[in-house]
Parts: sequence; structure tokens; C-alpha cells
Amino acid sequence: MRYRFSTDLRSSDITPEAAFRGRRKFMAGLGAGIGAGIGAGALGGMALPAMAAPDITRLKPNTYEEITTYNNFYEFGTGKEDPSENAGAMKTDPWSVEIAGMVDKPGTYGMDDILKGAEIEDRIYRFRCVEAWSMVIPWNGFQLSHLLNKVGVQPGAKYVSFETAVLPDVMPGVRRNVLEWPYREGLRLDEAMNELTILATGIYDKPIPNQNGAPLRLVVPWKYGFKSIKSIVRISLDDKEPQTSWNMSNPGEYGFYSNVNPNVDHPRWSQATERRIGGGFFAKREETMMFNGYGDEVAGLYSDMDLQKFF
Ligand SMILES: Nc1nc2c(c(=O)[nH]1)N[C@H]1C(S)=C(S)[C@@H](COP(=O)(O)O)O[C@H]1N2
Ligand SMILES: [Mo]
Repeated sequence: MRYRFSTDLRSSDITPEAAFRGRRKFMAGLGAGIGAGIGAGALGGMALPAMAAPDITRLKPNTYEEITTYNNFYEFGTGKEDPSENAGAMKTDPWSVEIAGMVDKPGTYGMDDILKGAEIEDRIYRFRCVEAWSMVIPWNGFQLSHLLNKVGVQPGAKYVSFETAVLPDVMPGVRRNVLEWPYREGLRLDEAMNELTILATGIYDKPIPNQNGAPLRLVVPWKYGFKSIKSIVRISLDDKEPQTSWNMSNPGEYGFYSNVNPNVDHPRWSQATERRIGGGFFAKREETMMFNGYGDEVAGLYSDMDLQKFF
């Protein structure tokens, strides 16, 4: 697997074995005479040198078991184990996605069309839920920008909205009004086009399980998990900010942007720290990082905005 984006690396993600590999690599670099001019470590406290190309394989992912049995997918129930227990009944092949609104080629596309020409990459991302837990997940997927370029975004478009399937026969959750169905989410166009934003099709090189949002699921790693909408059946380009399910249900608690921000608390709990799933009962809570650690890539999108107001 080829992993990308390591700027969020921190000591708790690094396995001892990997730290050894990193150090050995550095020494090899010195021996070859290319060690000069390397700046102070970007790894915050680790004894690791800042190498020219940080090795993302040092991010220690959660286990497949953790990633696929501790889920939020309210269409299948609000308990963390409900999705893995119930989502198996959803049929994801064939699957089609309607692409609508301000695009040159609107239409209903099958998964083959969606995937045609897409470069499937491996990306280990830190994933931070608004409920203050986190995981590290090795996704397989492709950049959302690829699909949007393929259908041709028209000049006036400023936002992208997404909707999840509503399948009452197999989704016990949609028979109750916990949220407005379909589950909907949205991004500003520049957020959607950012290199970090992917449509995931797999986890650990296996097809993405239903409980994680098969067959096509958004991942926006610098935003709270609920922005990463699952089992997408509709994508629309618009000139106005779209409505989103969580914002509709409680606008005081869930804003449109929902960037991970340790300085803006949820009205009912702190966002300053998080609990890593799988860390065990005695594991120390970790400090939440601004933009979930992806500030180098995305802070510029918000440079002129008050993030206390646009939370
Ligand atoms: N359609 C849909 N998408 C959804 C949700 C949901 O309830 N329905 N939950 C969101 C929330 S709150 C989180 S934290 C993530 C969880 O993703 P995971 O189960 O793959 O970890 O999915 C997001 N996408
Ligand atoms: Mo979440």
C-alpha cells in the first residue's frame, strides 16, 4: 500500500518498530551525505529526525475489527454496534449515483462509470468524531475532485451537496425521525476540490464494508466525522449553501463547516481532547489538533473567516 499525507503524525501513532526504521533511514541518509540542512523535528517531542519525506507507514492504524464494529450510521440504528449488525442486509451492487445541478454532464451513473479512470490510492487518515473519539483508518479511495472534473463543474457552482440512500426495508433507523432523511451533507466547492477530500471505496485493501458506507463514502479528514457521509446516491452542485442533516436537527450544536477545532467547544462538551478507540481503559486522552492535524493543507481555505462564528 502506498500511503500519503503524514503531516498529522504524532508520537502516539508511531510504532517502536517503525521509529527504528525511521532512525535507520535517517542514518543511511547521513551516510550518503544528504543529511545537511534538515530542520528541527516536526514530530513534536519524538527523537525522530525530520526527514525529507516522512514515512506515513509509521501511522499506526486501528484494527480492521475496531474500524468495522464501532460505527455511526444512524440509518441502521444509533448504537455503535447497530451498523455492523444490521447493514449487511443492504444491497450495494448494482449501485448508482445521481449527479445533478450545475454540472456539464448531469445524469445517473453506475459504479463502473464513477470509477472509470479514477486513481485508487491508499491514505491513512486520522478520523475525529464530533463525540470526541478518534481512530486512524487506512482508506482506499480516489479524490473527489477527479469525479467533479469528469462531470464538469459549471462556473457559478460554489457548493457540493450529498445524500445517502433511504432504504426503509433494510434500514430500521429511517423509520424513526432521529434525523431528517435522507442523511445529507455538504461542502464548499474549494473544500470538495482539496487534495485531501476523497471518496472511499475500501478499507485495508478490502471493499468498504456496508457499515462504513459502501459502496461510496466521502472522507474529509479535517472535519468532524459526520461530514463524511456514507452510501452516497446523490451529488449536486449548487450556488447556495446546502442544508445538512445535523445542522437541520440542531443548528446551535452543528454548523455547516464543522472543522475539527479544539478551541471551539461543542455546547455540551469540550472538543479539546479525544479518546482513541482501542487505546484501552487507562489510555491517556489525546489533545485534539486544529484541523485534526491537517492545517498545512487546509488552513488557507479559512484564512479570512472567524471560525468561532463559522463553526
Ligand atoms: N449516511 C450517514 N453517514 C454518516 C453517518 C450517518 O449516521 N449516516 N454518521 C456520521 C458520523 S457521526 C461519523 S463519526 C462517521 C462514522 O464513520 P465510521 O463508522 O466509518 O467510522 O460517519 C458519518 N457518516
Ligand atoms: Mo460522528
